[in-house]
Amino acid sequence: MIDLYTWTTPNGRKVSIALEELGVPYTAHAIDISKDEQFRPEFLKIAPNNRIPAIVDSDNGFSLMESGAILIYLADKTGKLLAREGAKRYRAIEWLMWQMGGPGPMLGQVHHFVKYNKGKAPYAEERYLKEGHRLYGVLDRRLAEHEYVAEDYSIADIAIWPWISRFEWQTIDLNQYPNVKRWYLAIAARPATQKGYKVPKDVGAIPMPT
Ligand SMILES: N[C@@H](CCC(=O)N[C@@H](CS)C(=O)NCC(=O)O)C(=O)O
Repeated sequence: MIDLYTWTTPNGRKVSIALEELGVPYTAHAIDISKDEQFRPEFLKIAPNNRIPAIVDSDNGFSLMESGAILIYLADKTGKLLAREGAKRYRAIEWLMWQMGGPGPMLGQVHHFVKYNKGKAPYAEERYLKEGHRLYGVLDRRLAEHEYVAEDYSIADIAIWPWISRFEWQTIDLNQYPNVKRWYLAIAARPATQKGYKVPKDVGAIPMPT
C-alpha cells in the first residue's frame, strides 16, 4: 500500500497514473499547493524540498520525494514499466531524465510567463516558448520512429505525458507535432491515465486536441 501526497498538477499526475497502470493499491492525500500546504511541517518530513509529489510505502515505511525517483521505485517494486536491466532500462531512464531536466522545468516556466503573467516579461515568454517548441520537436522526432519514447510503454512516457496535457496552457498546437499528437491520444485513451488524471480530485476532462 502506498500513501501518495499529491495535487492536480503534471508532476503529481505522473505518480497517480503510474500507480493506476501498475495496479498498486494507494491512498491519495491532497496537498493543496495554492494554500501553501506543501510547507506544513508534517509534509516536510517526507518531502524536504516542499514540493509534491511524495510517497510513503507502508510495506516498509520508506518515504520518497521527486517524481522521477518515485517512478523508478514503483517500477522496480513491481517489475513493470521499466526493464530490470540492460539497454531498455537505460533508454527509459534517459527519457525520464530528459523529462525531469527539460519539459518539466521549461514548460513550467511557459505556464508561468505565457499563461499566468502574459505581457509582463516578453524576453522570458519568448525564451521559454522557444525552448518549449524545441522540446516538442525533440519528442516529435523520437516518436516518428518509436511507438513510445523507449520502445515499450514505460515510466518515461508516463513522466512526459502530463506535461504535454497542458498544451493549451502552452499555446502549442499539437497538429504541429503529429507524432506527439498520435502518442498523446493513445496514452490519453488508457484507462489508467483516465483514472490517474483525476487524482486527487476531478478538475475536468483530459484536454483533447482538435
Ligand atoms: N522535480 C520535482 C518538481 C516538483 C514540483 O515542482 N512540484 C510542484 C507542483 S507540479 C509543487 O509542488 N509546487 C509547489 C511550490 O512551488 O511551492 C518533481 O519532479 O517531483
